[in-house]
Amino acid sequence: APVGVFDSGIGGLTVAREIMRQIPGERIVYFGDTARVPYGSKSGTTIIRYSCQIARFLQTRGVKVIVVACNTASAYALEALQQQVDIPVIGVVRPGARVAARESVGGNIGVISTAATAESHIYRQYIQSLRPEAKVFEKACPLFVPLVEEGWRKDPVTRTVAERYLQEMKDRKVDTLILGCTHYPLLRSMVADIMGPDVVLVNPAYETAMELKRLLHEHQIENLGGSKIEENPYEFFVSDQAEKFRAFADSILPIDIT
Ligand code: DGN
Repeated sequence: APVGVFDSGIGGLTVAREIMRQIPGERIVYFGDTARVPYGSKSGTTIIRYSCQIARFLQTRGVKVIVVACNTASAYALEALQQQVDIPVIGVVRPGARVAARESVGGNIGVISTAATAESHIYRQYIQSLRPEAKVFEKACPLFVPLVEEGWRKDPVTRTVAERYLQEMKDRKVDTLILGCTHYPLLRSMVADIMGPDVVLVNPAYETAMELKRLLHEHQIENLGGSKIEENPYEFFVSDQAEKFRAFADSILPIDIT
C-alpha cells in the first residue's frame, strides 16, 4: 500500500521529495489542494475541515499511513485527523521541533512560517514541552510562499525580503532556525547565507521523512521490498491547476510526473 501525502498545494512536494530520497522503494499518493490554497490565512476550523476531507480521499486510494506535509495543516488538524482515521497520521511540526530542541546549543530557537502557523504557537509549545527553558521566537514570513511560487528563489527581490524578515532572528541571536513552512527549504541557501555559518537550519521536510522511515520500520508496515517495483510508484492529485502543479513539480522533483 502507498503512503498518502497531502498539502495545501505544491509546497508539500518538498516533503514528498525527501520521502523519495530517503525511502526510495515506497509508493506515494500525493494530494495538493491547489483550489483552496493558501491555508496559511484560513481559520483553524476551515483547515481541519479541508484536511479531514483530504484524508478521506487518500483512504479511498488505500494508503497505509498519512503524512500531513503542510506546517499549517499539521499545526491545526493533526489531532483531529488522528481521531478520525484508523491509520497512523504524522505531521511535519513535531519532527522538526524535536530536532531543534535536541540540537540547539543555547536553547535559543527561531521559527519562520506562515501567519497561521506562527499564531498557533505550535512550535513553541512543542519545543518547550521537550525543553522548558528554551526560548522560541516565531515569525510569519508570508511573502516567501508567493516568491517561491513565482520562481524567484535566487532573485535579489527575494533576498531583500529575506534580509528584512530575518533581521529580527539575527538581533535575537538565535542559534537554530526552523524552516517551518513547506516552501522554505527551497530558500535554504539564501537563508543560510543571511543567517551565517553559526546558525543551524532545521528542515522539517527532511526530519519528517526520517520519522516516516522509523514509523514504517517500527510498525513493520509492508513496503515494496521484494515485490516488483511498479512503473509509476508516485501518483499525484490536485484540486485545480494541474499544469501549474506539474511545472513546479518538474522543477523540484527528481522524476517526471503524470
Ligand atoms: N504548505 C503551507 C505550510 O507549510 O504552511 C504553506 C502554503 C500555504 O498554505 N500558505
